[in-house]
Amino acid sequence: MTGSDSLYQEHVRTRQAKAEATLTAHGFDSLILSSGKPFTYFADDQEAPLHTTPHFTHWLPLAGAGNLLVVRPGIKPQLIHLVPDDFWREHQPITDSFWKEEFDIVEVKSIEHAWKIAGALAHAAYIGDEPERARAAGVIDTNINPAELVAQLDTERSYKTPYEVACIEEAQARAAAGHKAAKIIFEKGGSELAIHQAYMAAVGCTENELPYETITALDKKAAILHYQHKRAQGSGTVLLLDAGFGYNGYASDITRTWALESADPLFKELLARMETLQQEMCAQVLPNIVYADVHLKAHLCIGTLLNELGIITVSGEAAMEHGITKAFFPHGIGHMLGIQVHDVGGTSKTSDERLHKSFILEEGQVITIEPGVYFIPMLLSAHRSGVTAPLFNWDLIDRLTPSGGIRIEDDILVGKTGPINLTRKYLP
Ligand SMILES: [Mn+2]
Repeated sequence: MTGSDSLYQEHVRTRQAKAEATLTAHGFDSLILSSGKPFTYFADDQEAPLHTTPHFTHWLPLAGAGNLLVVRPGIKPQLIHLVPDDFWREHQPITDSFWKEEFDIVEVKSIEHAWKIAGALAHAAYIGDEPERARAAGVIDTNINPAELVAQLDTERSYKTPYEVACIEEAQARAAAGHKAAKIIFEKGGSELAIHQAYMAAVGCTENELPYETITALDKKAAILHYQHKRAQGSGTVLLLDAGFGYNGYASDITRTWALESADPLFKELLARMETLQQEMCAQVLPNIVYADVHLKAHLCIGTLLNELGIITVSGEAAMEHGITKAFFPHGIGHMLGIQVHDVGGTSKTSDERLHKSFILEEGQVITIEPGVYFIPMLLSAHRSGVTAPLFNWDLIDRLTPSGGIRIEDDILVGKTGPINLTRKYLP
């Protein structure tokens, strides 16, 4: 990271102060974080790409399995770095990194040795996916991934330090280059695969290094929310591209929808209006607002928009009363963003719960705002008969279905006096 080493120092100091207070509050004398163990596919010797334990990444962006971080009050955090004798893979000692000065680094050749160095652990809390090793090293059962401590550390993760914001911002800049390159290939008639490859070439990393697999959907595939394929043949008039970048372990999560000149004129109108609507929703983000209120506001505005374009026959208010906006916009307005794409307080399950439990936004949190309108046959078919059927203009819906859908997503920092849109600076 260039020019922001002081931001990183400040970040580690914040982590240390928070950890000390949290450990004391929960009666622990130390915190052991493991970076994770390799995950091997069933009946196979191939390993899945490792997703480092997020609590470990919260301290430092070191990739690789088997590393331990030991945090104790009043002492420089100790990094026990696994560098095995292994000629199958590359394992490098840490020489030149912006973060190394913040840790007391010990190199070991085996995981067993790493745990020996971690030392006396009778009052330690352990977070990681190797409970058996922690237990063998003396961590008592109730101190392994202790729920209350983990919950508090997770809550702290939602408030970003300036270093974390800088990482998320760099992840915006890199992803923006990918979106721009992808759009050019789309406009030239490229396939989903070609568009995806243009994105990858522009961001300059491998698929495994992305925070999530790109969603590269042409035309009606845009109505599949997490469409996972990349067709090598064919082109489209509408592109929905949901793609981010990971920088020092921090993600961007950006969606753009583009339509060619030759796309359906009504769809193009809907897209232009959704752009405006999305910016209006972004403008709602302020400290102390209820996130779920933005979600409900989006439903109301989408209902009104669909009515104005003649796609539904009733007002936004009536559409919400009848619950029909959910057929067009079946996901949440957004989620927390950080080390994980759906960051703590924002896994798909808790995000929904929190949207309904008056989750209040606070300064320093980073969220996404991603309204969408889709023509999903599975959801719309339920309304084709029965009392809600007359609320829809089925001719227009049939006409728009081949265009798929629209999602527009920016990453927003909750600033003291209003939203700071981290995405638009790099991708208008
Ligand atoms: Mn998202």
